[in-house]
Amino acid sequence: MAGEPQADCLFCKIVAGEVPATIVRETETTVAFRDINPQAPTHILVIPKVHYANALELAAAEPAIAGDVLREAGVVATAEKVDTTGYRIVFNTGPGAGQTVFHAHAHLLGGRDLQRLV
Ligand code: D5M
Repeated sequence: MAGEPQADCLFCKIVAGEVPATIVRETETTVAFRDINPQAPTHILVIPKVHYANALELAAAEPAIAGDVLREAGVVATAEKVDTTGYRIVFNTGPGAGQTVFHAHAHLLGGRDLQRLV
């Protein structure tokens, strides 16, 4: 069923506590944990606990939870003290954009000079 945990999904396993992660914050609807392969001094993933393949599928099915993910990225940015210098929130969507884990997630990147992408 839509949103249900998927047995073969790494991030569903992190939500369930079956795969270890360095969790920095958890809410009723989201989990934030450090990326295993950080691309910046602060590189944290914020994910919904429900399973959707990407952020847009999440937004279509569960707009309130999509808002929670975005809001949590901001809360974590403040907690990590990258809000004063600036940070980037990225939703890789589809393999052509580098998405490798097909459970919606926001990358929060900060703590270094981030080159402009667009
Ligand atoms: O981002 C998927 C990200 O997930 C990528 O930056 C590595 C990260 N990753 C993969 N496995 C783990 C574990 N076990 N803990 C923490 N972070 C992890 P994408 O946008 O799909 O390429």
